[in-house]
Amino acid sequence: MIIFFVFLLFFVRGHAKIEYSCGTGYIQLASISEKGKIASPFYPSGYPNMVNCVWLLEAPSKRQIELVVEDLQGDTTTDNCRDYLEIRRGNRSAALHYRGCKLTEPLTIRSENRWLWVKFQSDGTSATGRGFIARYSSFSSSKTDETSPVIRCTSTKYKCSNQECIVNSYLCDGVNDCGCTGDCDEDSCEKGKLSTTVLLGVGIGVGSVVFVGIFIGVGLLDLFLKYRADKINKMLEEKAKKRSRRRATKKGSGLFAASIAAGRSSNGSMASLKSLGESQRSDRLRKLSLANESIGLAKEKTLFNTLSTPVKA
Ligand SMILES: [Ca+2]
Repeated sequence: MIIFFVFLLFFVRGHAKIEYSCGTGYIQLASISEKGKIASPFYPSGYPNMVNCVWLLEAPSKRQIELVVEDLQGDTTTDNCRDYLEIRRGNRSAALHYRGCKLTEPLTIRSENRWLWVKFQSDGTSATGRGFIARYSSFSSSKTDETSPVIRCTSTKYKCSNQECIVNSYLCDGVNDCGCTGDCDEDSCEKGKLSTTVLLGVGIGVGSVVFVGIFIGVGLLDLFLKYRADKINKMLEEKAKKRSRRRATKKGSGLFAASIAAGRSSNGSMASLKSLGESQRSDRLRKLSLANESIGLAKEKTLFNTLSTPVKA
């Protein structure tokens, strides 16, 4: 049961929806007059934890990008600048040009060719700031580099909408690895998948069925053990009764044999009287009569006791 819910939580976590927006991230200026802005999520109300947003700005042919960072305020409670803005004056392979978490005045940066790469990232601590906002535009340039800024992804990597490459195993794992929202690693997995509520409902339902199954199984096992114990008890009772009957039969046979022996003894005594004198014969007959009478009483008493003894169960 516990393992099932742990698995369910992992599964739901694995398909968690990213609760902020970076945009698709690849901004191609179609005309010389086109301009726009990029900002951290929820600017200026404050960005959430674990934000990862990456933008690739591309100017029209024969032009360059100009970016003006008008405001930047990251987590100011620490000096290590864990929530920060990064800017490279080309694509993501270009050298790092700026990295910072706070500006006191606007910062203007121009690309070397047609492209500018921007990233905003926050860590997992609760302390945050306003974030940043920057405005982009293009200006005429004598640069003629028309090479595509897009890095080719190898076959083992997924190409994000902001043209970043991430390993395929990062898809749908609940973390925004691409740095974009919309056709990115955590977006496509929501399509055709069950919602979190439905998954929880299915999990609770299956868990309940398993619980009831275990409950019924334990009940049936208990009934089986009781039935088996009753059967064994009945067998023991039957054996005890048979043993008691055999003892009673043996005792009756012993008494019968004793009575026969006593009769024989009496007959023997009667035969020996013939050889005695009159007075001795009278005395012997009296003793013999008393002995027979005593044997008869003993036999009757023994038989009475045997028959009146209850048979043990
Ligand atoms: Ca991911």
